[in-house]
Amino acid sequence: MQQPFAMVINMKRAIIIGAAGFVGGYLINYLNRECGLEVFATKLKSEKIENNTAQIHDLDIMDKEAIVSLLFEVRPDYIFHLAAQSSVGLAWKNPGLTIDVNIKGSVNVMDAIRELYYKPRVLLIGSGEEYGHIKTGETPIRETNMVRPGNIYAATKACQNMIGNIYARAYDMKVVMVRAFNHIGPTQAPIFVVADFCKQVAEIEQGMREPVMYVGNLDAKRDFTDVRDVVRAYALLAEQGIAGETYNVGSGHAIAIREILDRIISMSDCDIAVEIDPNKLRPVDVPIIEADISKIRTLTGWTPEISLEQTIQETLDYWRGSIRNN
Ligand code: A2R
Repeated sequence: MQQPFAMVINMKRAIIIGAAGFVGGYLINYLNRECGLEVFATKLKSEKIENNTAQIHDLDIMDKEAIVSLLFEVRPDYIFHLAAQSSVGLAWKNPGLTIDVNIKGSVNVMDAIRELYYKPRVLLIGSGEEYGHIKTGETPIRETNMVRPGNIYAATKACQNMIGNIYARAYDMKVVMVRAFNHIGPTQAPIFVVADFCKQVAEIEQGMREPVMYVGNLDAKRDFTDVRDVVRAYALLAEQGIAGETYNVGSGHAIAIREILDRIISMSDCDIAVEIDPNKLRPVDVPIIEADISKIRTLTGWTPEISLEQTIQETLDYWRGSIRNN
């Protein structure tokens, strides 16, 4: 396994902006335990981070001056910008908030970094959703492919990517962009598909609901990677990524949501029926999203190591435990 930061002698500092979410907890642990970095993490005042390996600060990225003073205090070598309104479904319902946080908030972060007297390495987290309507022959999709965002969330992340590129070139900032495809694993919120399915199965097994799964579009194909592989990729890119460049992070294989559903149901002893819930269908859905990961692999040697089977099993077990304990 590739170990980023392996040669670091003086303890360097990383800050994760927006660390209270799904990826943040895994990234804090990875940077601290595997990379030996001193880790700082931010969250919204209303959020909680239960992790004693990071120094936690409250920060709303809509407040640029607060970002500036925190960065001057921490003086990080590496900045991971994760803060976002990250739900595609919520972005349809509240486009204004999504645009404010994901575009204006990211510009605030970039402008705050510009005010520093040195140039930290910055990773901006975007999404495979940015590619949007992928044409026949375009999969697996490369970073040079045209982006045609098919939803509001994707449009905001495509915009963040363009602005990151502009700041890297115009101000010689060490900004690297990621397009992360679907990442999954234990603790992910059930607004995302795999966590949603696992939670429903766990509830059925506990007799908390009738044995019927409510699902959205099962024909869409997505590229799923375990979150622990994803944070390892982020650490490698923060260290080695070329400024102004974008890197896909995914498994390299698309799988139909229907197949994910079948695998989850097959892990249960219950007899489970499936019904379409119109609330889970989106106004426009992209039929297939699959990453070409040769760019990151060539640069860093990264490749996913946790199988889909393992991540689904562990996510289902997480929900079984969480529902039993509550
Ligand atoms: O929306 P909340 O309350 O869950 O808070 C999210 C937080 N966040 C903010 N942080 C600072 N200032 C804001 N104005 C603001 N608005 C939202 O960013 C949440 O705690 C965090 C993002 O975490 P998740 O939504 O769980 O995303 P995840 O899965 O950790 O993905 C990290 C990044 C995101 O940029 C995604 O769009 C991308 O990877 O795929």
